[in-house]
Amino acid sequence: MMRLFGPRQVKSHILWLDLGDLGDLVNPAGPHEQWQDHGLGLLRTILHREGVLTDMFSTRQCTSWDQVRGKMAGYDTLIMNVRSYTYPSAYRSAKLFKEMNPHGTIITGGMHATVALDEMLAVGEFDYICQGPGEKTIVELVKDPQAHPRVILGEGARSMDEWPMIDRTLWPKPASYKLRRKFNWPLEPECGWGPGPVATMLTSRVCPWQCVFCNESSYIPNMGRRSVDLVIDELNLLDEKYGVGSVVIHDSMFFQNPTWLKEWIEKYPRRARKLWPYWAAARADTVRQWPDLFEALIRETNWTTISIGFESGSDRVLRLLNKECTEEDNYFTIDLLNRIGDDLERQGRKAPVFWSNIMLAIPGETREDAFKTVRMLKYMRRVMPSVSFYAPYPGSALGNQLIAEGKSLMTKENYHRFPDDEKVKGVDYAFYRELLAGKYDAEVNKGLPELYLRRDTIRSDALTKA
Ligand code: B12
Ligand code: SF4
Repeated sequence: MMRLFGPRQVKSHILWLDLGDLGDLVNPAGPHEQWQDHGLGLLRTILHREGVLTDMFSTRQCTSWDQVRGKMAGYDTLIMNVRSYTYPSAYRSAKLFKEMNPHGTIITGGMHATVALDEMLAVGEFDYICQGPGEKTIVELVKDPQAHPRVILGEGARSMDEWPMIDRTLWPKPASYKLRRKFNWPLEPECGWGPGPVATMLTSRVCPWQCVFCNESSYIPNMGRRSVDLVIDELNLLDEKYGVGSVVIHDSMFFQNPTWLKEWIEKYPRRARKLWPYWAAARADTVRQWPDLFEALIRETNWTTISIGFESGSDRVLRLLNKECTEEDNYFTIDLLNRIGDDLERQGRKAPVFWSNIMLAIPGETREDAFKTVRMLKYMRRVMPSVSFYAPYPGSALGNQLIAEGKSLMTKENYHRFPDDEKVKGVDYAFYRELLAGKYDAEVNKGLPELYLRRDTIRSDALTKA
């Protein structure tokens, strides 16, 4: 259907709005704001294959809410993938859409719908709210929303092998000349993990652990991992079309399922058009459980950026977080990577680095716990620290508890988790800012070997939004 509304040409009457902070695709504050949304990519690909065409733009391509409002004119349906961290933009966009299109319909899905249904139900503008996965629900829902109740339980694929390859040209484009030059659309920009163009991939969706700060297991039903062959086929195809420089495997937990990992070691170096370096995540306890597998992946498959949710350097806090990893697991993993890195450097190869996820300002954390965490971070020889203050997300055990106790400072206008936002009542954020500014270096350095004392790994600019 082709219709004209004012000066702008609207191809479809259905709009998919990509969510994020204003300006993130114009003049982004950092690299991670520019990653594309696989939920949007997957569901739009499915819709388009079924002949349900959608227009799309992103709040990230706009620099003011007036601009967002203006672009919404003339649509009768709005679709959004709402995550907790995009909830404020979804909320605001829904209000603007109804202002512009009072008889329009808003269809939402995404993890916030699953973990914080009450919040979304309270907003009248959200006409339909789909919880859970949407692969098998999206087409019928968008074709005929009125045939559905307000809250829908979505149905997903049984295995990720059923997913079509995402048509990446359905993702939003960078919206400024400056950004366009280095973005590599429809692939993604370099962010310091490996050369561009970057291809982001998902090989698995489910993490079986239950850390209390994470809500992963509360919304994704069990789902088969994408087969090694299909992952490699997709990378090869992307390389033929666009030229891949490196890969980011966005799985919450890549280093699980040894059978899959062994097949990856066997096939990736042989079948991939190039041995692209990649970023992927592991846990310290599984590294300790399968150190040979870990080492083989690094040496043979070019796993160069190893993301580990160390979170804390204190057993007390790790227990509070139900992390099921210990200080000893963490130090085992750090020593192992330090050793592999030294060895590869001796061979003239590039040493792998940690992308080290660290949380500070966790309720119940003592100053000594925090010193131990920073000490652990300093002990990593090659590291990109990703530090943030703990955020009480709904759907996670600890998040739900703090929300119920009225201690969460996250609101629908500002769910925001800029890493240094104050997110929980009663936490001494001033102390943490001073800690990051180096005021407690003497305490932190106690017990650290001489070699590490001069290391300046962690500072306030280490706070990352990813
Ligand atoms: C990749 C990823 C990122 C990437 C890219 C994010 C992006 N632009 O997409 C990066 C590294 C940037 C990132 C960062 C963060 N992330 Co993140 N991330 C993920 C991860 C691992 C995968 C997301 C994904 O692609 N999933 C696969 C797609 C297919 O799933 P999906 O989008 O949910 O869509 C499905 C359904 O939700 C549904 N659906 C979606 N939309 C719609 C719409 C309709 C109409 C329907 C019917 C259905 C439907 O159908 C889809 C198919 O099943 C998830 C965990 C996970 N396994 O999902 C965490 C996750 C989304 N991230 C999370 C968090 C907390 C963050 C950070 C805030 C971390 C931090 N402390 O700073 C930052 C914030 C980023 C920012 N810039 O603002 C949380 C979100 C919690 C929540 N309640 O929303 C998650 C769930 C991880 C976790 N378990 O805690 N993240
Ligand atoms: S924090 Fe990581 S390991 Fe823990 S449940 Fe979430 S994704 Fe899994």
